[in-house]
Amino acid sequence: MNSIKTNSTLSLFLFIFITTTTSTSSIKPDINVWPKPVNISWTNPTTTTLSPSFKILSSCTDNHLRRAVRRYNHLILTELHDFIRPQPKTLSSSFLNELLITISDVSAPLQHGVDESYTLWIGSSGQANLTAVTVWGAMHGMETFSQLVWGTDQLMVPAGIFISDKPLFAHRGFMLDTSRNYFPVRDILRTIRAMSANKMNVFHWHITDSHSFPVELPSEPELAGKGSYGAKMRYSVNDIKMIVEYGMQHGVRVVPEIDTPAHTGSWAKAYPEIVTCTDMFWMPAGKTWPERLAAEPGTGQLNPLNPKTYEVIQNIINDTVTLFPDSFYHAGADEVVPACWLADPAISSFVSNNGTLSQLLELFINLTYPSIISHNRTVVYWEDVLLDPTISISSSLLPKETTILQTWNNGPNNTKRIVSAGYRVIVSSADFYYLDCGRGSFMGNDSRYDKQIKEEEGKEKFNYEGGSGGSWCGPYKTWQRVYAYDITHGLTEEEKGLVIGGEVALWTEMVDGEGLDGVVWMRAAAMAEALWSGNRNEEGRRRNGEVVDRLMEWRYRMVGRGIRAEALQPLWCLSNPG
Ligand code: CP6
Repeated sequence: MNSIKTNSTLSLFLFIFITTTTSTSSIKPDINVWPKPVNISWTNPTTTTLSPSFKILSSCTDNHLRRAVRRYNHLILTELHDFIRPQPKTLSSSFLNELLITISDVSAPLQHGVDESYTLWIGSSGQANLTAVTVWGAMHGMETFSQLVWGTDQLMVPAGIFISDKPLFAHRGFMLDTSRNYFPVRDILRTIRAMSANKMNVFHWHITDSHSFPVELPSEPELAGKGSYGAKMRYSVNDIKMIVEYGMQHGVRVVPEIDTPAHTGSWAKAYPEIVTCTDMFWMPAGKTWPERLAAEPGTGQLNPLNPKTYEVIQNIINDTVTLFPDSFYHAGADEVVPACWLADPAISSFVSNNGTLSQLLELFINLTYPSIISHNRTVVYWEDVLLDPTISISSSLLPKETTILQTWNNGPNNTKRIVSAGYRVIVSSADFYYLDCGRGSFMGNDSRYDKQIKEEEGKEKFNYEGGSGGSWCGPYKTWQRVYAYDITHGLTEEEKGLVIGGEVALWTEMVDGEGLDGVVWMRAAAMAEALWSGNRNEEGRRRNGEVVDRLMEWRYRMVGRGIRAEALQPLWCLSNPG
């Protein structure tokens, strides 16, 4: 009690001391920018009013930048700022008429590792400048500026502020599975828009899986023709062009994943002869399948011994690299199930004559990897290809310059195992970054917790909550947990250099376009900040209450921009921050 009193007396004294010895204009306006910029400095902070004719101006003729400028000009003057906490009103007398953009390398393409830095200066006498090396950095700068604008009747921005900003990690992604459930194009576009606002730059599109094959590939029309959920649940060539172009306009790369050789049950609708075990479900050892329920149409794995497999894949690769200009090509290679291959007699006898399942996967990789890199692509595989002891292949087949591994399984130190083998890694640890986890079972019952059913029927109902979306990868990953995760934890400095970034991932057994926003946001935003500027403050300590207030404001801004993000707190907290 005593010490509390002393403390408050002390802070009262300090408050009076500070407010009387410095001019009132030195109160720093709140900077509610998400993700928080790396560097913010002030000289004579005031607040300046946007003139009604305010415009972002750029002489840059790049088409993507010009569209972004138009977009932000519109957004800044029209978005509602009702829910934003009022900031100190030390108004400077001048108006801000324009934000002037200067870009030094206008032609730098949007690709992994491109310079995304920018500086933003808003002077106190009506000038503001945004400089960036690339168009993509300039887009981030405009986003930051837009978030600095507040006020209802009059729009205002802090002045006397200098921001210099760039990301800690080059790869800040979101993975969406469009196979378990179909997502209309507009939901994908909205997600890309929200990603861009959070300075996320990679949309990893897990397009196909066992449940459906929703992409219309010109050389393989049957795959979607028979393997999609229906004519209205397919992505046409035009849809894909639109999504890729929309990504470019927002500084978001679109990385396609056509998952192989496992997770290919949907291919069997068109080509039953190249898919093994179409009647076998992915089951943990010792479980049997219940009669009435089905979660997938048979997991399915491509037959690595059938030449037809490679004919089809060749066509897919050619079409995919034509549709998706990005230099990354994700080829899956997750969760190869030994029993699924062994169910095929020819494969089974190959294995008994030649040795191992790994050799089968090596064969498959050997016959697919070279054609992907022949298109100047970097191949991304899930970690299993290197780390799953039953199927892992020799690392000599995976050149380090053209291979990146994505870690997801929570094996001890999987990230470390990958980087210490010399590979670059994208971190998507299920324990932190799986957005589907902990949301219950999609199997129709939740008997694990239902004592009544057990009492009535004398036995437990089938309680396998298989696949993702089931609670077995629970608990639900809260935004706090996502935010706190240090993706380079336990790595040496050299190893840290191989961590290119991370992705939150959404497997969609229990989500479609209707629930998408709430499941993704604000948790993806939590990762976005941790990978942009980190989860620690200037003193190197974990950021705390400040994050909650700022994230809450950001949530309202996102909602105002049409993203139906989940609530984080009672509204009360907005007027009683702390
Ligand atoms: N589908 C595919 C999945 C998963 C993976 N790949 C998955 C595995 C475990 C959990 C969640 C999702 N549903 N193709 C693993 C990369 Cl907990």
